[in-house]
Amino acid sequence: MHWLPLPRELTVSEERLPFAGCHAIKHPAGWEGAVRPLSALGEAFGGWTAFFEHDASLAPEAYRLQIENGRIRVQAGSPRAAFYACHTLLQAWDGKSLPILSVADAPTLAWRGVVEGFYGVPWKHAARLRMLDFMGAHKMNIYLYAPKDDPYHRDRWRDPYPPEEAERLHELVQRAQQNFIEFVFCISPGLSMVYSDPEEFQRLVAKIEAVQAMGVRAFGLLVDDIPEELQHEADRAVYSSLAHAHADLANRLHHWLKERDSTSWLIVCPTFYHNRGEPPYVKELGERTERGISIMWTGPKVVSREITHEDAELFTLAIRRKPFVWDNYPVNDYEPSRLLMGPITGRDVETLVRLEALVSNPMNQAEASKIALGTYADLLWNAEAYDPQRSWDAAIVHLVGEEALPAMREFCQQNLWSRHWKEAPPEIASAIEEWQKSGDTEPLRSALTRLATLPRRLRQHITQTELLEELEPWLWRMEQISKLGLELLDQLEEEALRPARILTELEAIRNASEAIVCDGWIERWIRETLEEFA
Ligand code: 14T
Repeated sequence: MHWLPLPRELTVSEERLPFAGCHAIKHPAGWEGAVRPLSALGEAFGGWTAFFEHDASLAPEAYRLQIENGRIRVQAGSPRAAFYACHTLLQAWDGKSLPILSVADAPTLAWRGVVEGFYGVPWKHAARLRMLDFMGAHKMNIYLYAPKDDPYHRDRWRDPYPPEEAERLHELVQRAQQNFIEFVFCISPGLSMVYSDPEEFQRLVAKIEAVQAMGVRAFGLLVDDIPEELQHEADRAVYSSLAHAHADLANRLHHWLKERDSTSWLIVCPTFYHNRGEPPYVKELGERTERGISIMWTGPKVVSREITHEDAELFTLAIRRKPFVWDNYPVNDYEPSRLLMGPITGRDVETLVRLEALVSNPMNQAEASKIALGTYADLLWNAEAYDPQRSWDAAIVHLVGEEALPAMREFCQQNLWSRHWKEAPPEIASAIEEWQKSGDTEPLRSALTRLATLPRRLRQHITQTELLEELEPWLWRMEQISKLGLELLDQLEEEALRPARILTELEAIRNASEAIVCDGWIERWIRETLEEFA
């Protein structure tokens, strides 16, 4: 079974649960939404009686699940935990029956999720809805709405959402609630806001009030990627520093939120968000910002290959609270020609237990992001048992199904990027290096042939059109470039090299698609070979 996330304690027997002939779910009052995934299965297939109980001795997200002879029993610390028990059960379901099993489960990290926080084309509404379902099914519990290129989020932060967009936002909020996901509405006013102006504050809270009315209680105040000095004379007159202004704004907003709803939550993304706590800004923000306000951090770098517990401790000391990590993987807005298809690595348990939350900032391609995101869901739920390879396979199967696993694994393996995977070049690299050393053509020819046919295999096996559409530029490029590589091999073997022809074709491919596959190894090999032999 490809568990995702992997449950903490798990015993699965060979036996299957016999049908009891009827379908019933007993649960505490008000838990209808929590048991919905199971009632949907029961309605479709019938067969068992399930008993859900609230167990106050369990941590809020912890649950126990027993599939026994003739019945299903769940003890859960909260409705969300019961919802997670249902999803564990759905993962055990093979389409026909359930195994006899016993699970005891609870997460490593309290807040696990996604920040839609990249530049470039934001996700489509339908993609967001699917993402929220994906997150719920994989035990992720927080989504930050923060697309840089939603004009109403950043550039035109003062303007209210037009009715149609407000309606869509409302629909997202509801879908998040159905999936037991905390919806965090983020706003980025820092490009133009006069922090000290009371009218500006009114505009900010008016915007927030509209979203509050949709049932949102968590908000993000993002002041990342703005000038590092105060921009307005009026602010320089009132505040001694940028951190002073940011802390004052955050505190005022926090008061405003708490007065209206004591369960409100404010999360701030600072201007200096990647460091080890050394900038004076960070220390001052930590001193001045009230307790209870969360502070975001991307680790030691904007894109941190590794975040160690020493890094986390240093940042914690500066901000005087646990960091809320905004993790810039697998985001590709700074390198849109690549897909980042590898599992997350470089964040161990020692680090995770020192965090308040971790949210992944994904790619502009929502479906393709679900490979990395699936591995995040696994890591953040059960970091103690995290194995990136196991997790990677599970994430692939969850996205495209068992049949497409071999082809999709190959594709993902060829779309790692050395910036993140210095130790693991794409598989084609070893065939190229062998050819360069020994002159043996066969391994390279067979590797290129596999790559040339891989796109066809993927198009055959993958049924989700949205995913295929996202992958298409890379599939096309992979097909074209490996065919050109084969042509080059042919010409070399026949001692009939036509470098001008190969170069022309290479340029034509480059002009037609900016996609980079195999970390650029094939292109590089073609160019180097032409230089050497021509
Ligand atoms: F808010 C931050 F935590 C953050 O990461 N901000 C942006 C983010 O929206 C973007 O997706 C991410 C990856 O490109 O990096 C931040 O944006 C940058 C970072 C830079 F170092 C934009 C320009 C930079 F030079």
